[in-house]
Amino acid sequence: MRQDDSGEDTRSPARRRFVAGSVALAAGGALTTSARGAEQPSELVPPWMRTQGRPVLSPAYGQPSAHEAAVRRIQFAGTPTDTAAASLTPLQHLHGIITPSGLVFERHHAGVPDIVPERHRLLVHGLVKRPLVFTLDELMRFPAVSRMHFLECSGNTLTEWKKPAPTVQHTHGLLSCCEWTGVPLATVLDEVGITPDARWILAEGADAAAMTRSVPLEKALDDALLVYAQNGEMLRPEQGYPLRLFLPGFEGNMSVKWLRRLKLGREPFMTREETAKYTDLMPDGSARQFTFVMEAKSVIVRPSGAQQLKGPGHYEISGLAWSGRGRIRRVEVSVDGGRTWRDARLEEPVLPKCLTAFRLPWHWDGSPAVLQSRAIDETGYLQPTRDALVTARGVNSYYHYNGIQSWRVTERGSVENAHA
Ligand SMILES: Nc1nc2c(c(=O)[nH]1)N[C@H]1C(S)=C(S)[C@@H](COP(=O)(O)O)O[C@H]1N2
Ligand SMILES: [Mo]
Repeated sequence: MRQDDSGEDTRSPARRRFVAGSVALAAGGALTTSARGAEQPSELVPPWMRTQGRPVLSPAYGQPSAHEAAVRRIQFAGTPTDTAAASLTPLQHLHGIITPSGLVFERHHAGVPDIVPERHRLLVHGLVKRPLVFTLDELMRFPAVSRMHFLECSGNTLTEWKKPAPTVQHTHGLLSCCEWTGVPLATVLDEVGITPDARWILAEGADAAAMTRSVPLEKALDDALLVYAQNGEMLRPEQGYPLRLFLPGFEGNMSVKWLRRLKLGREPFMTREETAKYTDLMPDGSARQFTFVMEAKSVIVRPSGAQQLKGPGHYEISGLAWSGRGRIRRVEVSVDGGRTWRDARLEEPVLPKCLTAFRLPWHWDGSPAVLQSRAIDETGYLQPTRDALVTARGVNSYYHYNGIQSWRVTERGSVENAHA
């Protein structure tokens, strides 16, 4: 009687039928396993089937497979220091619409503070009837909501104003999407009582930058959240632990992390981040201010820059679309640089101010192609071509680039960023 390493009888009739069956399947699938394999069952049983696997709780907080080590954030080039810096989400490696917490892009103006949650406080004052200081425990006692929303830095895709960047992580990686849990800001404002003349709210962070932005009261009462959890666990330190403001659909900068203070006032507070920064220089030399909403945008993530097609044949074009104004209504895909367009299939769920996945089957015949996608949101807004955007805005802008992205497939199957 022959036995393999597991001590199992490999010659029992049932076992032989199974082995023979898998070789037949493999042959049917045009794989290269030779029939000889059937005579040598140990070759067909991979090593990980012959011993027990790792025990439970190793580690107690799970990590991705060691074989996925290439799936990482990378640092955004051109920021002055490692703390006034940003890192990019590897969109080309992700599936579906949720960004795993450890891959959410980071943007810090003065690094990540290490906040002791018991010592953290939120002060709400200014034009209110009862100024109040809240602990985290107190905020977590209010009725909570969980919502799925994208978070996009308004600097996302700024490379494309001038020079094409190599991969979708470099071009669009200041973009993530999570389930966010917290208290509606309206609930807390109700607790302090807004006075009738209040129109704006100053939000201040507890980092070394003490980053501040002015938020219109209208937004605060609409869908703004005081968030303490992300993808089912407390916020990651990078994302604002233990408390951040979250403004769905607005430029990421306004979702102030490590939130410590809200002050209600009559006018915008004209902070550094809304005067010197986060304004858009127009071709006539004037600057747009308070461009809060992230307009509709989309990008193909597979195939995308620096990927390699393995010869002509069937591929699925897949990507992401989003709009700060609401739901995505439609995504169209072109494989000929925008001459003709086809509707992509939108993957459910299609949620407001959330990433929406789209897919389209494609037969690549081996000739050069230029792949593009364009999003249309529920307001009817159509994502502009790069040319249209540059005509309207010039090239001295930094923020709010939402032009159509072009990926050129060469006849060798390599994929590169091209301004088409
Ligand atoms: N307190 C504070 N809040 C902040 C920032 C910061 O540096 N400090 N960066 C802002 C910017 S520019 C962006 S795009 C988002 C990034 O959020 P994330 O790091 O969770 O992706 O946080 C915003 N909130
Ligand atoms: Mo940002």
